[in-house]
Amino acid sequence: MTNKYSIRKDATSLLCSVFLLCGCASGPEKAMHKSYNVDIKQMQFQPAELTVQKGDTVTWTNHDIVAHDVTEEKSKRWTSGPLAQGESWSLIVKESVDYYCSIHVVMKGRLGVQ
Ligand SMILES: [Cu+2]
Repeated sequence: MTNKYSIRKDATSLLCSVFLLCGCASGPEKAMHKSYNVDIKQMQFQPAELTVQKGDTVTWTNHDIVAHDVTEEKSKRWTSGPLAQGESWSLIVKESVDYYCSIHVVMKGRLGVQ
């Protein structure tokens, strides 16, 4: 007897959640940030130059047997610290930036923000 009532209640709350989901998907903020990978191998950033959108995430992974880091070049305002072989480090990109490996200063890379 109470069974019928509770089924109807479930259906109503299901409808509500469907509407909520739709509301989310069609919201004004279509912030679909992408993720990019930069391999560090053979003493190089690959790719050395990468163009991304503001808010995208870039992940560097060191494949060399020696440690490398990822350091902002001009004022060293951020750094990954030393990355051992197999280690990764991620950055959410906010602006165009030149970076390098402070352990091997000839290793350079650049992120361009569109
Ligand atoms: Cu290095």
